[in-house]
Amino acid sequence: MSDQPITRRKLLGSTAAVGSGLFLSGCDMLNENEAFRGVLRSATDLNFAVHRSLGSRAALAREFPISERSPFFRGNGTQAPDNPAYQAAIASDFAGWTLEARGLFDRPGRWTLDQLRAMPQRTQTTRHDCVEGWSAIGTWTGVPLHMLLDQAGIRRDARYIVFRCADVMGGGIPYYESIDMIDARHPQTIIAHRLNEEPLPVRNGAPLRLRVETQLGYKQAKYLQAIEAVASLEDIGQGKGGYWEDVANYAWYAGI
Ligand SMILES: Nc1nc2c(c(=O)[nH]1)N[C@H]1C(S)=C(S)[C@@H](COP(=O)(O)O)O[C@H]1N2
Ligand SMILES: [Mo]
Repeated sequence: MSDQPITRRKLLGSTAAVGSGLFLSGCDMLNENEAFRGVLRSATDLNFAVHRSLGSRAALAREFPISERSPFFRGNGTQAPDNPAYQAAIASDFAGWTLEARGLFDRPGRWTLDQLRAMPQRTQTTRHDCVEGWSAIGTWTGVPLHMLLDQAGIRRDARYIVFRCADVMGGGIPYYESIDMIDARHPQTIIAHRLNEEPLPVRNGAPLRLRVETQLGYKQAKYLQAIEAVASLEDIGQGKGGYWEDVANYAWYAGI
């Protein structure tokens, strides 16, 4: 598999152009030339670094060829939610699982897993970085979050999306996380249901988990049950926007 599509995406840096197939024919011809591709690659790496250092939140996280993927994508944090509701969901192979859209939506509601699988999908091979000091590269497939937000009619006063999870942490609190609308609408932010071409394993968040590739591991909420659109994080948990933010003072913005 070639990395050309990734190079193009970085170069174009525009969501609208990605995948449209427009304006690329000249580039396709140049891409045939190995020497040119070398130059292109270093130029886009530089461009990427500059974007990052200028703090461009629209920049894409690096994508990798499948050949660089980790042989095993380890689990971390909750790896086997032991609460009865989740255990029952495993037993039924997640047949009745839904993702709820609640809060500041004009059309709140629920998607079944089949509905999510029938929507346009994005697949990306990215590196996950955990603050505990490990990384892994994996291929994720899922629905771009912006499509769900639009389908459910996100309201203009929504400023954050809160992710509600099925696993219960210490103190009896279900895991939760949140991101702002820039990350929520980022093209690589997806509600993933597959890892490395297979349904998500339980340890990695079955049946649905967030991938927000611009941020660190603890933002990648697993066991997703609901997305909640809010105007403020004040009333979410203790007000810092996430489980680890509230209990251990982790940074809410964990950009990488
Ligand atoms: N619901 C839930 N999501 C979670 C966690 C968790 O314990 N519960 N742990 C986080 C942390 S710290 C990391 S590094 C990643 C681990 O993802 P993985 O289990 O797929 O490796 O999930 C994040 N999302
Ligand atoms: Mo982590």
